[in-house]
Amino acid sequence: MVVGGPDVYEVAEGGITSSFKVTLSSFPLSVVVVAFSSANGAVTLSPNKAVFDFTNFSTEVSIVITANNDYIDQGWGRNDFIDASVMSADDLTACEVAERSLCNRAGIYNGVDFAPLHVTVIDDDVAGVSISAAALSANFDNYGDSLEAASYNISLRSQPTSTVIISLGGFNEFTSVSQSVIVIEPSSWDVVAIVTVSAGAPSSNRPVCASGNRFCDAIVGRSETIVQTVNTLDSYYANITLPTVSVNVEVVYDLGDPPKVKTGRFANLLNSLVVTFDKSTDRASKSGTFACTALLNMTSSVASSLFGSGSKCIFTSPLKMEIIFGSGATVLPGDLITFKDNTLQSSAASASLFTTNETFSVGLPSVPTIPKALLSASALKVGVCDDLTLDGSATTGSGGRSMIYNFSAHP
Ligand SMILES: [Ca+2]
Repeated sequence: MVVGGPDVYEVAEGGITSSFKVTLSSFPLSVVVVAFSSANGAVTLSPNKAVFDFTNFSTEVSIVITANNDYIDQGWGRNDFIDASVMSADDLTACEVAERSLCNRAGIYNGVDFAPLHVTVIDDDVAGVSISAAALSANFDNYGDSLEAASYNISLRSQPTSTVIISLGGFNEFTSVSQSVIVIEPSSWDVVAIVTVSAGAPSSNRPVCASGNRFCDAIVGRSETIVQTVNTLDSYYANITLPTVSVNVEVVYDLGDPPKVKTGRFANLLNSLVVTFDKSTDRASKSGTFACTALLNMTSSVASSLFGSGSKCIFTSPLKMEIIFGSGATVLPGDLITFKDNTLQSSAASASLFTTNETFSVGLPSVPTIPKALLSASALKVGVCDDLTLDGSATTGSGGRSMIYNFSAHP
């Protein structure tokens, strides 16, 4: 029935099509339907059937063969075969009973054999893994934590026939990736995997520099290499070697060292301690008054004992913090006060370092209050056995604390 044609028809995924012509070799007794189908499902036939009767049985019908385009690497390609089923209500007896002419020459078509046509389908898919970058940059802050992470994409170029597992390694303990094992299933093969690479300082100490300042030998940049390996049962993917991805890791230094105490001294009225810093602070994110223990390295009972019951702290400016005494403060000039580490930063937007190891000695007020002693006596002259009352209660300048009176007599 097929007119001419090659031994093997060739089509290509996303490319060339082919066709064949079909006709009947003799006129049918009734309508003949020839339905075509693909044995392996690799091609589509259009139209997929030809209908003949005695009026058109010799008119060729052209059937176009088109490759079904998938995303699977099949190497060179694959074979397919075109089958046809021939159906007709052929009835020689009926023809003869009807005394129609030429019944003896009429073909009998129902169920007639059709020799399958061989088709090769050329593949256009190539297994491969796309890595969006070969070199990346990441950085970490002066404190040692990752600042700007790097990222790149991993995707497959064709649909695998088995799960593809891509493992990432080769980087050191201070670098991490968002996913170190990427599992790609055939059903979702075209989903792009985004890998984020975060790099901290090459030390687990925070801050990296023990001094709390910006520079030390431990805080250095480095270069990392991410090695990627493929594991799968898909033979087209199993032997793929992936390129490495290099990551240049740099330090982003703070603009300055963290705030240090410039002075810490009694206020002139002796009712508070005023701490000034050498640069603007972020006020430790405090506003209004707060418990001094939030910033000072002491227990609340020590704070209450030193600064008095009900004492509190406040930043009166980014450069100045006041410790406002409560009742019964005992702190004295020369006492040492230590700040908590990791609470106070510079006000600079990029600051990552915190005031660390910061202790100051309480200083005298800039204008010291001098006690003014006023002593009154009940008499200026007294007999040997007379009483004398000395009254110093009018003395001023105690700074709100109890005064200690020492008396002595001179002959
Ligand atoms: Ca393919």
